[in-house]
Amino acid sequence: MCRPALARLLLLQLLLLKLHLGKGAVKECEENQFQCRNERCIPAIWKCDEDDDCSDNSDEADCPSDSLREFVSAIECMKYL
Ligand SMILES: [Ca+2]
Repeated sequence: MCRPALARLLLLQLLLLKLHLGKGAVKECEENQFQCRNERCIPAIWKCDEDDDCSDNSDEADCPSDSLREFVSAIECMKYL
């Protein structure tokens, strides 16, 4: 399932996010790390691996489930933009 409109919207959001992050947002963790709500830093690949690495479960909160497939298909669509 390929939806170019969704892909364009996603691309725009990524651009806006990049601009937002570029405005001197305070970043405590390394680029390849995820910051837990308790300010702990864990490797980004530990996020959403169904294991509580933060000790407060924040690395397992807000994990994509059904929307993941939609996101992946939107990424696939970008090839055709
Ligand atoms: Ca985890």
